[in-house]
Amino acid sequence: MNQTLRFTVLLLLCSHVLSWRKEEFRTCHQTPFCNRARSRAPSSSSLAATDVTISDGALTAKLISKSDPQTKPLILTLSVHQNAILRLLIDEDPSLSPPKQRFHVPDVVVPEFPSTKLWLQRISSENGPSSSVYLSEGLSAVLRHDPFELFVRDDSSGDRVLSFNSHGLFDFEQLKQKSEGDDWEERFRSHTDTRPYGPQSISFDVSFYGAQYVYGIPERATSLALKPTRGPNVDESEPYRLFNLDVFEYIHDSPFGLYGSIPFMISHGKTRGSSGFFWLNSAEMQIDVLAPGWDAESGISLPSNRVDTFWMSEAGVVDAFFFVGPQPKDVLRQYTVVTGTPAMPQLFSIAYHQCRWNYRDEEDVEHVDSKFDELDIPYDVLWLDIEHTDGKRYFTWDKVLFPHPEEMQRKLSAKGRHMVTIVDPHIKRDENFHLHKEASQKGYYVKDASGNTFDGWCWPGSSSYPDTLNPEIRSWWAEKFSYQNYVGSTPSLYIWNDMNEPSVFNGPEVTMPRDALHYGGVEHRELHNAYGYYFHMATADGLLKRGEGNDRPFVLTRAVFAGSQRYGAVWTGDNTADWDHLRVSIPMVLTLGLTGMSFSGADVGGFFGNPEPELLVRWYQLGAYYPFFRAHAHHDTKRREPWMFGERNTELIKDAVHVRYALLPYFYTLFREANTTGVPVVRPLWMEFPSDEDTFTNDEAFMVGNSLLVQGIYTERAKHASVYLPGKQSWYDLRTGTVYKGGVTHKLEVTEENIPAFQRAGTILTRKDRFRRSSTQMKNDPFTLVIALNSSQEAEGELYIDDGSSFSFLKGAYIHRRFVFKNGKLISLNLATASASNVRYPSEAVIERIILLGHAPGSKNALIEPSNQKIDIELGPLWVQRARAPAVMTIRKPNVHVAEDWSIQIL
Ligand code: NBV
Repeated sequence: MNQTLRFTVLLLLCSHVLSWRKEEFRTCHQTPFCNRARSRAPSSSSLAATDVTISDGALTAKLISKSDPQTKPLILTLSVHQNAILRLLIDEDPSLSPPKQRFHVPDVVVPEFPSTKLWLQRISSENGPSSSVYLSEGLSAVLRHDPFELFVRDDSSGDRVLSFNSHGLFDFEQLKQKSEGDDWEERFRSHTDTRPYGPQSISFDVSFYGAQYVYGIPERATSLALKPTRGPNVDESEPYRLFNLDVFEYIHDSPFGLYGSIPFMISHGKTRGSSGFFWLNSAEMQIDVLAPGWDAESGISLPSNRVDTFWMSEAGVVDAFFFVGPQPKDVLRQYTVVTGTPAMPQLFSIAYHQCRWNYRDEEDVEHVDSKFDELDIPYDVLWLDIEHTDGKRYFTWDKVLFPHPEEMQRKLSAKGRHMVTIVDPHIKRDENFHLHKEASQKGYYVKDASGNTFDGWCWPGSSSYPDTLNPEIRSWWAEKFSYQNYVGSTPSLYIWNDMNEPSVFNGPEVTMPRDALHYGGVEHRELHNAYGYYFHMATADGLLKRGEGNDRPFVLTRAVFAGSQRYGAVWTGDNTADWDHLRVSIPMVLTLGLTGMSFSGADVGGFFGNPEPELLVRWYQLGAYYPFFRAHAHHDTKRREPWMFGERNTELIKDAVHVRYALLPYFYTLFREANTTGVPVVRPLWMEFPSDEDTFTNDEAFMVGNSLLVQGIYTERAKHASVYLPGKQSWYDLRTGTVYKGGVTHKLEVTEENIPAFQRAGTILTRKDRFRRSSTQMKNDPFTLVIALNSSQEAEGELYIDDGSSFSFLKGAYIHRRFVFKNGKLISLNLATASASNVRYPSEAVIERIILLGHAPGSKNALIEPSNQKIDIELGPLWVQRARAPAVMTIRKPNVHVAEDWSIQIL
């Protein structure tokens, strides 16, 4: 069968997944555990904590049911960690012989975390029996014994920060041994779930105090501030669902869960700031955000500065982490102390990526590549989708279309460019395919409920899935990326993991049956949301091994879980080429960043459908500020490389790409900040302006780091945009240098040339203004500093540089500078900590231009020290490459070295 025919047959075979069909997916109502939990009344749990003791530095207690003495007690463990992190664990009592051990998600909490445990010493009993323990300066965690409740309290004011089970909604269904007559099966459409241990769900309420809004719990297409799903004056909607699914043509505003699940929520409010709650549990989860005034009937009336939430999960245990903030960035720091900070990416991977399903053959690749050169548009990575393989057998090449893969990669690599190929988890069940043969012989596949190898339908037809929960299987998988095993791969090739929810065309809800079995007898239901995480981890480990531990992996994944930030980037899946999807990409990317996944982006142009040129241009203009910047398109769409829409549009797209390349030093510095602190590259406005209420629900504009504010344009033929610029300081238009007042909504004129973007007064941006073919070729280029002065004529900024690819930075091979402008003098300070091994990053790069925005006119020259050299201040273009760039105060060719200490005094 030829390629097209094979494809058409496949499409027909699995046509049931090829349209957004609501009925394919379960609602809460069709999900018994969700339905049961949602219909329970507050205060129904009547649990008490007894036998409270402190041992091994943790507080333990038994949780007993007062209403049903037959119920077995549960075991509760509370521990306190550095950075004011509280961990709560609730599980069945192992001494009472449950039918099996419930699943505790391994390898998500970083190995260093347990050693941050504080040794608990204090138990005090106060108003009624309760135990309180020290959490951090001024904060305690209080366990009320009867009825059971846990809360974090500010000791001086007595105000609460966070609480658990304050509404008595806690419920924990214990595993059962099946006896005659028990029918626990659950049916959905044509699928039956055997549920061998009966219902095993868990639910509870969590309240955030001093908060107006909650955010987080990706992944879905909806607003940044999560709308209430239940309560007075709101139309009851579905709860927010966390269940990794391959949702075809997802709609742009829905609580429905998409490809990834991160069960971490962050709250924010004017009075208290932020706090966070993370439930380490990889089973299906459903979360209600309750509207203020919820359940007035039972006497619970909520003040509007508290947000109540209700969490339900199908299985697993309670392993919950409470983060007290109080600033939004503190919560991110605390969350990433537990789950790890984002990996430091290679420089090339934060530049522009060109993708399409599919670049047909080597000739096509060559043509696309040379077009970028011809038009002087930089790009760094060319991607190959599933059609490059031999019959969807990953790690192979279609011999006719891609006969010389190594040569093809070498040609790209000669220009500093890279290639990415797709490697999905479904392995073709073909006895002649070595990977399948080996996996089946070794028993490395996920099993079905009866213990046979699970066989599902995906791109290659009949397929099986490696069980990457098992560390042994992960290391087997990782080996497949060695140059020897992955024939045709070269050092400039990196990887894309798609369909790792996992997507199973003929499975329930297009995924794996919940009663499928993994390593250690773990049921798929317990692990589902983390399947893609382990697959991504194994792939990233493969690249790490391939590079002998000194080449930073780049792996893009579609499915994510808490901790995925340690392994690579994510994109928001199969969006559509329309304005609503352009708009929703911002709250989606911001939400991922708020939950640790800083390196994220949406398909530029929209995956499905054909964008009008105007939409495509606007998408490039916005996408240039996504942390992950890649254009991608569906197989059936028209070609849409930057030059397909006439000269003017090519120019506009090129200009957008140039902005990204100019700002690469700034982006790279932000990626390093994320890597050390967990604070994301792109941020909601309220993360930078936490006490400005006007920012709390703004998800059309965002900050790139602390210095840049970007406002998307989300409508056709827009002539104006309303842009809110927060804070007391002013803002400088990135393009023109025009000053705008802060704390005001400006009605601005908009042209097709760019979307509004502003530099915050008081910051220093670092740029590289010479455009080459790829970021790699810009490595040693000189820098431009753009100093945007505030009303005190001061500004500050940072620059981080290293070799952009290896791990030598961990040994000290990097440059980290702080630039401070004060009293008319610019100083470069070293921020790098001296490394024991004395390793350095030897950069000869210099600063070739310094631009001063907002400086009082009249200064004619400046003095550089220590060289004691006098230099002119003149008028120069704000953007050298742009014809109509306005002239601004410029110090040309100061040529000071980025790696050294120096100062420049304006005279
Ligand atoms: O591999 C083909 C596509 C890919 O291009 C896209 O980015 C993924 O999200 N893949 C999904 C499978 C088919 C989607 C209809």
